[in-house]
Amino acid sequence: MINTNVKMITTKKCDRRTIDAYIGQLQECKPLPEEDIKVLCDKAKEIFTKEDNIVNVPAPVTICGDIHGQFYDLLELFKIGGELPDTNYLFLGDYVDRGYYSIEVFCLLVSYKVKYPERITLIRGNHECRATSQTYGFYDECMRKYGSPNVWRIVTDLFDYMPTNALVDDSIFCTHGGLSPTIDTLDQIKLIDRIQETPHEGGMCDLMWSDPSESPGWRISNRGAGYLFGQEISEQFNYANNLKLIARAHQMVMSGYTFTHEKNVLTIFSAPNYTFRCGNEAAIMEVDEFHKYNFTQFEAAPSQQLPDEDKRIPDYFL
Ligand SMILES: [Mn+2]
Repeated sequence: MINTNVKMITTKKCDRRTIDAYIGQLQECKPLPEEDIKVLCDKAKEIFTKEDNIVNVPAPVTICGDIHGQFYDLLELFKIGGELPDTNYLFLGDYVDRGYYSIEVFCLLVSYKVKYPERITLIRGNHECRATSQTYGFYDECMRKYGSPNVWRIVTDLFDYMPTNALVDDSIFCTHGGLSPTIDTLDQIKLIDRIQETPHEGGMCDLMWSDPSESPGWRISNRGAGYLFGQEISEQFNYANNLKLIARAHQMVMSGYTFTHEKNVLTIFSAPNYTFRCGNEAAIMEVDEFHKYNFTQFEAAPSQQLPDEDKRIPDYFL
């Protein structure tokens, strides 16, 4: 457990040397102390605040799906996709919950964001919220590692500032979950007051919770939030907004990626062997400057890297 009994007045500035030290420590899967997480999140808050709800991202960029606290698989992802800042990254959310290393995964990605704000885009997933992360592991992980909910509070406060969407070269719309019956145009998304806990319903919620479906029209989702939407909805959205593709994550797919709705929608998932038992491959998608897609699949990093205490299956998997 990390000692957080000593209350320090934070005087540390998040300068280049500080952020390099954070990255070095996190790359070894060592969680930062609470006061450093505060310094990091304050700096990241400034950066996210400057971003629009829909971040414009130029190609070439490598698009990645859910990570869910699978730290060693994230290192594998960077090994395969290329390290920052040589490769530009766009992550589609769900950094926390399920896996054992939500705090290390999220802090490493946020440290990269602070160091290379133009090279990495982090949009918000349905797990980047208080309600979800209290139930699916991140809150418990913070309690286990820090003995108090302070770190969970600091990090979930930062979640509120994350952008909800990205747009690659005006042609690939990126969202964590899917579409919303209340949103027809990108301009409507730009008007959302996003700096808040993800609501239980409405456009912002649907963008993070919805899924494409083989049935036409809009249907209620059994997730308890968001909607299922049919192919003609995706086609209409892409046509109306002059888009080529909707890139989203949110659902585990065995091969790591799959196109649906006649290539109007791509699902990409980057947590291999999800929750240590799905047996799925992970994938990342490189979009080159000519908008050609190149997929790379990868398997889980060796699990022997897990410390014994972390091999227990937590309750929230069962
Ligand atoms: Mn999700």
